[in-house]
Amino acid sequence: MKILLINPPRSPENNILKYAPEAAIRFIHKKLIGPPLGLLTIASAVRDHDVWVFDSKGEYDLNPSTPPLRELVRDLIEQYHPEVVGVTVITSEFNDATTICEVAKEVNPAILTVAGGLHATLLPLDFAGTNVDIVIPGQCPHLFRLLIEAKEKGLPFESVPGIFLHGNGTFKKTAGRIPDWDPVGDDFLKIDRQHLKKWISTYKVGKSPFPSTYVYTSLGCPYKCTFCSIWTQFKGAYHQRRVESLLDELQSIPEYPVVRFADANTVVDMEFMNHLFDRIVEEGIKKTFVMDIRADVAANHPEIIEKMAQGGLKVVICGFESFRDEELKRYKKKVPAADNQKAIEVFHSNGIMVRGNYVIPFDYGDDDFKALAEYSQANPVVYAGYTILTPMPGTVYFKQIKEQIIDHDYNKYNFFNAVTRTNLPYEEFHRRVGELWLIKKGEDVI
Ligand code: B12
Ligand code: SF4
Repeated sequence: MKILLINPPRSPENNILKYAPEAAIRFIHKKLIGPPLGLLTIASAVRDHDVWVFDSKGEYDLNPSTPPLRELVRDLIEQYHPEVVGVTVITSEFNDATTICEVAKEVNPAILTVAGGLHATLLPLDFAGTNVDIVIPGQCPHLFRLLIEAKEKGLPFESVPGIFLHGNGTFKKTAGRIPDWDPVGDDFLKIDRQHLKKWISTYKVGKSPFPSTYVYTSLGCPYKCTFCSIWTQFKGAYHQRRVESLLDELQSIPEYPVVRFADANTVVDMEFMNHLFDRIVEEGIKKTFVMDIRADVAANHPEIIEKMAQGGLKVVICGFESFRDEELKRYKKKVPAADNQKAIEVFHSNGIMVRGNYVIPFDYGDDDFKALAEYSQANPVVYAGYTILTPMPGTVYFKQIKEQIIDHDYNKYNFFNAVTRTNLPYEEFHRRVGELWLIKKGEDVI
């Protein structure tokens, strides 16, 4: 069967960038690059079929004169004649993902359109009224495989358990026991990055001449920060991959000298990380690693940071979130603000570049911005990121401030746009956030 899996483009909405002072513009994130691991995993689940993965983010980066999305998808479908089109969906890409399915149906109404990914997991019913036929929530390669088998054999889709079928303007979940699936252990699916070879030259971060890729060592997170979608996506579970399977993956990608661990939170199990980095050194794997580490981990376990630095860890993304204990408590971050300072010291003393991210609540006023700027100046990191505390649908924070949301355009749910009223005038709020990006240690840009 011909299956076309499309990674939607990025949402262009970025009001921090739009209103930032000129000098800050070059430091502000314009795009993140990286492979769609979810779609590649789905592709592996049906690798016996004729599968084409299309990364439209890569395509627009490779060739900025690529036609607009509708035209691009129309051409793809006319060229490939898929029977199934699948899209991966995070909130800010919901609109484009559903447009892709709409175009697929316009070209050929018989195409089966399927959505999966984080937003599909948290809010499957959002797809009602779109041209998506089937929504599959969760870590679901086995269910996608069953769906393709059902289609091939002409069986009713109701025979596949745990999937949402579109009908009468809404979605109904199919009955039946969902087979067990261990995405990181026995059922782990190795992905084939060859699907992405056309776009490899675009997967470069900052000034690096080498392409980077993502590898996940874990899925989910054991913490429960109020603003975060990841633990809700995994219902609070944390799944750790096996060391040997990771070594195998790392050894199989010589074309990617830079590896970003895609985990929500890489260092949870100290023993695991110790063992992983022992084995990385033993096997002579030489890569530059980038990973997300909480401040309390670095503050309380400097020895593991030292070890990972020796094994290739060069860049750490650390969610500082705030400089105030009271805010960190409200977010249920479970890190005291003092750990941010300690963590910076530990990272810097190991030669690690830190990207520290602060989230800015919509009610920040002049004094708050000044206080944060002062703190951030006193605790500089090489890259600093300042994004907007956004009520992502499906999070606790969304429920907490639901009534205050005034902008429901999902394109804006990417941490770069206020979607509630702000205490400062809207434009000034974004300008002040943009201005913060000037506070940093070096001149690097990622
Ligand atoms: C890798 C990654 C990326 C990559 C690739 C994403 C892509 N599709 O192109 C890149 C770097 C491009 C990216 C970009 C962004 N990302 Co991102 N990203 C991640 C990250 C780190 C890992 C996701 C992942 O690969 N998981 C592993 C795979 C295997 O799991 P999965 O995707 O869930 O896939 C499984 C299932 O969901 C399902 N599935 C997935 N797709 C499909 C499709 C079909 C058809 C089916 C059937 C099933 C299915 O099956 C898969 C296998 O089991 C997560 C954080 C995290 N650790 O989860 C953030 C995350 C997903 N990103 C997020 C965001 C916000 C963004 C940005 C908007 C950030 C920004 N401010 O710009 C940008 C978007 C583009 C841009 N502006 O540049 C948020 C999403 C929040 C939300 N509620 O929407 C997350 C959760 C991070 C966070 N801190 O909140 N991201
Ligand atoms: S913000 Fe980080 S630590 Fe908190 S729940 Fe999300 S991934 Fe876990």
